[in-house]
Amino acid sequence: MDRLRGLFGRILLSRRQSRGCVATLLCSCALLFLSFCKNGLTPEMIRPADIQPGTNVALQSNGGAATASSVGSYSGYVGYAGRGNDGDTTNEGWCGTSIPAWLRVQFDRAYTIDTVRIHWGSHQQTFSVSLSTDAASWTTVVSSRQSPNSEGESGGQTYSITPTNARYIRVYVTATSAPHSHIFQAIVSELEAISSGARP
Ligand SMILES: [Ca+2]
Repeated sequence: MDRLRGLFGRILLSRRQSRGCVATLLCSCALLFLSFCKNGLTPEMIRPADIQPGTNVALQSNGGAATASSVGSYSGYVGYAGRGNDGDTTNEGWCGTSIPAWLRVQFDRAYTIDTVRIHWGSHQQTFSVSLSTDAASWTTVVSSRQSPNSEGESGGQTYSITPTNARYIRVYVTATSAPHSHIFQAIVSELEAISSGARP
């Protein structure tokens, strides 16, 4: 008999504890809901994660998506826009078929850009580089330069710029040393947008 009383006692205690846990959980949820209604999304809840200073945010593997004014192909090689931000600087890269030509990369979100680096393919090209937050209004950050007339130069060319908030980068080619008979008129092996890591 005493054993039965003890067993019933433990069952009743267990049920009370369960009810207590459920009540505590419901109260916590209610308090969290009331806090959310009062404060909304806090900056900490909507801020994207930090990135390491020196990150190339134009890189495909970092979320960069490339488009171009035209894409040329020759002898089995297709100069897709994405070859201009795939991280491979050993092949021709993106190849445009007519001048003027442009290669544009959209980042996965806005970043503060402080450095631009370009790895060129063959031919000497006259170009400028612009940044934009909406792909409609552009700010020129590297104006009217000429690329080296060589292929596969080590490390590419690096330009330090005034830190600028942007979601897009564009290299715009206005002249080339390539003969008119060449299919590839504008060639960019790799376009890099380096971010300081600061939030816009
Ligand atoms: Ca490439």
